[in-house]
Amino acid sequence: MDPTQNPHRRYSALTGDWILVSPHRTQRPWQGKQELASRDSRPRYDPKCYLCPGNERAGGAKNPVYISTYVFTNDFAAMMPNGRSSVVETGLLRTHSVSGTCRVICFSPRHDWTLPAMPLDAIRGVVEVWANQTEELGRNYRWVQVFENKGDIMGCSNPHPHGQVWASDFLPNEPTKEDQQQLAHLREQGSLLLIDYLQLELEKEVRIVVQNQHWVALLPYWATWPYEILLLPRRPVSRFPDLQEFERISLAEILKRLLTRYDNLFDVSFPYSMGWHGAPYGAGEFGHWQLHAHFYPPLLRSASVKKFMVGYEMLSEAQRDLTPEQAAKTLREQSEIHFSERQP
Ligand code: H2U
Ligand code: ZN
Repeated sequence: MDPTQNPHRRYSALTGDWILVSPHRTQRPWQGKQELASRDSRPRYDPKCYLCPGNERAGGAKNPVYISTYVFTNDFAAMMPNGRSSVVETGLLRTHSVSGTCRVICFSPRHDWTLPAMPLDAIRGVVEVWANQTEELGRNYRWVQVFENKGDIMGCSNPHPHGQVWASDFLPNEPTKEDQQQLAHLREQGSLLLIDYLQLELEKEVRIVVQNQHWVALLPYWATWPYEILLLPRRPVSRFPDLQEFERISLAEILKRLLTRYDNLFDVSFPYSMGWHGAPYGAGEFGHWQLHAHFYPPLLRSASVKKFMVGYEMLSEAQRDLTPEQAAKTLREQSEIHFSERQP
């Protein structure tokens, strides 16, 4: 079986899911870039934006005139702090109460920026907020999910650079799978799953996209989304707040490089959902966890052609045409100078 030609399935060591890969469907050559997408012409400040400094939000609260980052509790939070927990289970019908909180993280007062457009020290500021939020919410909640939903194609309601953090007293589905897989690996091999996996990828090199002294961004062997990325620290790190100062600085650097490549791929501000996974908090042993970030971009062929997870994917299992190796190569070929700074 030739995995560059023949349909095959790949196993995700991290989640235990399988994915169908159909490389023969991309025999057609790389189509090259589409025409330049319209250059972003957002203002530095938008009087109608509910995330800009000094503006009023839905609900009536007013943002301070913040100058770097700003965090507030989501005015339409999906979870609320709740003192009493209750479980109602009657046969097939099981209900558990949840306690949680949802916050919005403004990355910058500049309405016209995105993470890759931000100077390194400003990205470093976002890294600091991610660490502080995780640490603070981890004191009261089992799971802290830091994420960014970028682009209207991802359902992001506002182009102002921002992310979110949701914390909950329960471990949601995705981290539960990763918890089980990482634990099983530690028990069977006596080592960390993602550290072993990183070692293997560094030897093979084919799926590596960008790396620096402390971080590696790669296209996972089992990637579902065409240009999915797994971002890993090189050394064992259990949770985001455990990152040392130098690792936070180099995280800002690799984020800028990776996200610039993403934008350059289709000459567009690249949409994605990204987020951090680290060890849960509270009772238990979490020595099997390795911190990492996932980036899930929906785009497939151009700024406007996205991959749909429908049909077979909804009903049977995820499927991809482009192999992770092809996608990694294409991302490796991108410039680290943002298209907006390119000479016309
Ligand atoms: P997304 O666009 O990434 O979904 O995030 C915007 C969030 O901001 C969204 O969850 C919240 C929405 O509930 N929001 C407020 O908390 N206050 C507002 O005034 C508008 C939007
Ligand atoms: Zn704004």
